[in-house]
Amino acid sequence: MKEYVNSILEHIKQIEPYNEKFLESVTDVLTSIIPYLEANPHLKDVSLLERIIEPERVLTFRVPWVDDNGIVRVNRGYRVEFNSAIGPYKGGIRFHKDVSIDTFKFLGFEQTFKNALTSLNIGGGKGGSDFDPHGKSDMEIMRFCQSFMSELFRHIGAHTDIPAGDIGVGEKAIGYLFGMYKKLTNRFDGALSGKPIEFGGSFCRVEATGYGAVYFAEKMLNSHNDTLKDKTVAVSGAGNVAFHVIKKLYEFQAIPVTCSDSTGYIYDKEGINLQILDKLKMKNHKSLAEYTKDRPKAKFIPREKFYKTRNNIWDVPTDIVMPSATENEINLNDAKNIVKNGTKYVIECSNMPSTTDAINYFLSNKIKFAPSKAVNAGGVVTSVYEMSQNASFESLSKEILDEKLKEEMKKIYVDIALTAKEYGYADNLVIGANIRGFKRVATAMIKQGVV
Ligand code: NDP
Ligand code: 2IT
Repeated sequence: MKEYVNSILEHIKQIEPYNEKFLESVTDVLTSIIPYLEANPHLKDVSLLERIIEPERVLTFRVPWVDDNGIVRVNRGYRVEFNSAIGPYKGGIRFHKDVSIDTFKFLGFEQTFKNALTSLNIGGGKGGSDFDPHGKSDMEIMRFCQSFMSELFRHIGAHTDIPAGDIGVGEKAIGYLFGMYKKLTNRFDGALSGKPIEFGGSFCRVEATGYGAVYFAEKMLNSHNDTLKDKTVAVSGAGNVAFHVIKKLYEFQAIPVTCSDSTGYIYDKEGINLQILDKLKMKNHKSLAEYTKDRPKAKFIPREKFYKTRNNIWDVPTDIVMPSATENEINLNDAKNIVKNGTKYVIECSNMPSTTDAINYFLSNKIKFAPSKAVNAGGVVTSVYEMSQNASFESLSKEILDEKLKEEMKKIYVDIALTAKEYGYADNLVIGANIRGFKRVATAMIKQGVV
């Protein structure tokens, strides 16, 4: 089976050598499911790997819009509808200047297996644009979102493809996108999740990814007879996921000491101050450089400095590391630092934050490692709770939703840990998560025939 996997990886390398992140994600998944493939050789006879790595549909489109100075701007829009074997395509929309088709193919592929780890029926998709929301006025963001939706609306729907937020897309953008979707389709339905609470949004969706990651972390530590209480934690990012990770960590009496944004990172030994973070990054979109104004003992290390000196956020010694910004933010050098610092747990909250060699280094150095597709599934889980509330025109209370999220995250941990054990790799949650997600999608694809 190793040869079968290698031949598939060689093939993608040849046909799309420029899609490096996609290749990284496919390599991670396929190499870790070899034990499952060996037990199920019939999958090769029906070319399952060839099929599962190919997105069902890839859309790219022109997004023209007019800025506040009357200048016409053009961005590129994307939606990768990766796999609908177990449900309608579901996954976020990212607005970030550096994205390309590679970004959305890798995110859509990861999302397919993430969604399959939940107890819900959702396929995988991802989309977005190279539009950079930094420094744009509300009206510019609105005009961009309206133009983006004027193409996307014909491809999405409550039973077809349900986008949500991701980097650079929060409630504000989702609100503008939904407004345009409703105008163009004349439908008020759950074709988008992450909506503001006033028009079909769900309680707990904003908090869900970060809170879910911490529920997962506590369950994981408990299974090693440990707890988050009194642990120091290095968190990266200062957006939706990072903020709610930090907030929930305090509830478990852990001490988050770092956060970061595109301008640099903060090291606050006494613990990141939530009120300042909220004011700077949630209520406004300011640089973390301003954090030290109210917190003079904390250190701000600007981004260009940590590039030059190679001194970065992962040099800060902590018990736990929870990357929550973006992909490939932990490379092999960082992994070596993290291990050297005596860190016990690496719990990935952003999508694919560790490179393949970093993951392998963690695993071979006995770090307890949890992969993003399991840890950050709380966001998409609560998105589906939003969809079911929209479909029934009812709304659930905060308490019920929080409890459902907690139970779902614990179940994901138990399921992937059991799967890892079943295949002879106890404690290897990468193998556990990939086999469990793959098995569900592959089985559904086979039962649906060659389509
Ligand atoms: P946000 O846009 O809210 O926050 C992202 C944060 O990371 C910001 O602080 C941003 O800095 C920083 N950042 C983004 N890109 C870079 C970069 N290339 N270099 C340095 N800093 C960067 O996004 P989210 O918090 O929603 O998403 C964070 C991660 O979590 C992503 O990997 C996303 O895919 C994943 N995720 C998100 C879910 C959700 O529900 N939102 C669900 C599951 C996963 P700045 O403030 O300067 O822009
Ligand atoms: O990466 C992700 O899981 C998300 N950005 C959330 C997806 C969703 O549909 O809520």
